[in-house]
Amino acid sequence: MATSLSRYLVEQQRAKQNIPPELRLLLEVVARACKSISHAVNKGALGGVLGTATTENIQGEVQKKLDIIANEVLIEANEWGGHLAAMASEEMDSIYVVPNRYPQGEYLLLFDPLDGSSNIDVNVSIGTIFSVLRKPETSEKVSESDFLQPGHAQVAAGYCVYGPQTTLVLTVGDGVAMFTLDREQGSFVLTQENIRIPEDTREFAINMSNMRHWDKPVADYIAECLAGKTGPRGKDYNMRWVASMVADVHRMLIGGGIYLYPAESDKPEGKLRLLYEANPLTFVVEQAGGKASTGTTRILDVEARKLHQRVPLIIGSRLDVEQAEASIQGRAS
Ligand code: AHM
Ligand code: MG
Repeated sequence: MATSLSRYLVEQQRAKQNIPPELRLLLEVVARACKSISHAVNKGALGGVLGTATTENIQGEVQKKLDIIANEVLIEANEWGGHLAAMASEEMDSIYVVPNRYPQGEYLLLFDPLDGSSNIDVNVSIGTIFSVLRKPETSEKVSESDFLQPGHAQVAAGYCVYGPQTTLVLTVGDGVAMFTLDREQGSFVLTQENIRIPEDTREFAINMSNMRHWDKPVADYIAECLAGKTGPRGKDYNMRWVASMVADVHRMLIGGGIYLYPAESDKPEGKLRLLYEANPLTFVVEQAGGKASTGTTRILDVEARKLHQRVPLIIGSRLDVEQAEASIQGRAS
């Protein structure tokens, strides 16, 4: 019989005591919210959900209607269960504290409700990324500083890709499991366990149109990939850029590869956000045997100084990320 997400979580807890009931509730609620978002994404123009809203988020990006809908779905699903103290999102300036009318739990939830916003209206894969932290015991009243924890403190993380299939990928720090949404049953079903990223691959993902803004070491590394079999890397690379990191990283999780969004002269801190994009994807990728780095520092060790902090990101197959790091640090690889 197929294993549902609920059954998987219960059995994991029974075998390993790594998913206490509050965390299980949290993960089930996030999955339920992803199911609703998946339905909204699927309806597209028929549901009146495409197009741009009139608002901007804190990063100055014009919000899409679906960005806002997905954000609301995640908040409404998670605020009343008693498992969370507060939430933070790419689409909200500051944290959302669980209202007084509901009990407050011990966990904090961070999310990018809809990653790859530029792909919403053109029917290309997009996704939801989420990260779970424990509220520090020292803090009584939850505040933004409670969210400023290093990525290695995450207790769970994952993402859901809305593509040809809707797939939920999850880690609680003990490997990576993947679930596929069975639309007839209305539930996520376990379709792969113990996912491992191939260590050494021939595929890279970077936005080449930004080349003029790269630092020399990044440009040199990509030039080496482009040089192919007769170049220093000794192999022909293929390139992909979906422009939804969640889809690019998922592609890598299954087939191997390296994704880069480096610091650029017009984006000196990088583009991607540390707490709800880089950290959760890194937790998943590391748990599958891959790596992620700023070029000089492991992503999960980067100090979080503010909620919407950006970070340069190199993520994917272990050997490829190590080679990119070596190039960037001027070491031989
Ligand atoms: P978003 O969260 O606003 O969608 O932005 C993040 C996205 C990533 O998913 C994607 O890899 C990148 O931005 C694409 O950037 P670019 O438009 O420079 O290609
Ligand atoms: Mg995003």
